[in-house]
Amino acid sequence: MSSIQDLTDLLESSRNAAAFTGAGVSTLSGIRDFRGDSGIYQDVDPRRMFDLSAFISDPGYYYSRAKDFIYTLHEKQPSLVHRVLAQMEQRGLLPQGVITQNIDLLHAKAGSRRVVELHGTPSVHRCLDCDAEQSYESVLPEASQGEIPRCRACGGVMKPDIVFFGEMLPEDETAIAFRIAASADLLLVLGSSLVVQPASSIPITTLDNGGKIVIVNRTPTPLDDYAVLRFSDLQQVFEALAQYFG
Ligand code: CNA
Repeated sequence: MSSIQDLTDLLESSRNAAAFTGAGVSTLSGIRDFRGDSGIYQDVDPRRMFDLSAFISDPGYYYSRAKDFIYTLHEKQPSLVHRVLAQMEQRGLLPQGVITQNIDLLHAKAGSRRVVELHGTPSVHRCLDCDAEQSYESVLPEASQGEIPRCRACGGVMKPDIVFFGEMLPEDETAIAFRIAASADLLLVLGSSLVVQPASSIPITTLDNGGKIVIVNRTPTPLDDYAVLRFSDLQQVFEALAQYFG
């Protein structure tokens, strides 16, 4: 069985650690994940909500559902996990920072400086017709009501810069994420079901380059057998880390 002492020993002996986070680190901030016990899959199909061609033909479907999930993100606060990861980076225990699949901006809000957002961000919205940009705040009046925000320049539909199913991952962030994963001697894999590709190849890249992975996730993942340590409860693990490194 994995122990916290083993984890702190690993962290202290590593030179180039990074974290790879998924929606599970934000359930503690009151943001639902996709596939966890109370995940969004219970009542909405994210494959339709976040599908590019579905969005182009019917953006109202996304906005009518995203009002409760995306356009309340400014009210959410970082959890213990976000805060401890930021502290670990500041203390030099996580020099490569965080690669995240999340789009909730909470790592930056907690004070993490190196954050690679693999699945984009809703802090920017872009017009489907003329590519003009608007901020999260400027689309909020319509989006928080479930209405479609329109481009101020041409009246086109605004789409969040979140990576939808059917879109490529952002090239620069993806390249940086794989570079970090390849050079990490330790990757903490936190709150991800590891079923979304290609993001789940990040931990495999660390393993292929001789690094170790530690997994903290409530439900099983396809990489559990490759982890040197495996825990299930993020709150428990990060309470212990906060005490140890606090
Ligand atoms: P996922 O597939 O929903 O997996 C989340 C995992 O976290 C599940 O396996 C849960 O069992 C686990 N989990 C939840 N809470 C805890 C906890 N307290 N302790 C331990 N484990 C826990 O999400 P992934 O991130 O793997 O999938 C990638 C998708 C989900 C990305 O495209 C994200 O953008 C997308 N997503 C992001 C957010 C967000 O930004 N907060 C929320 C929901 C979905």
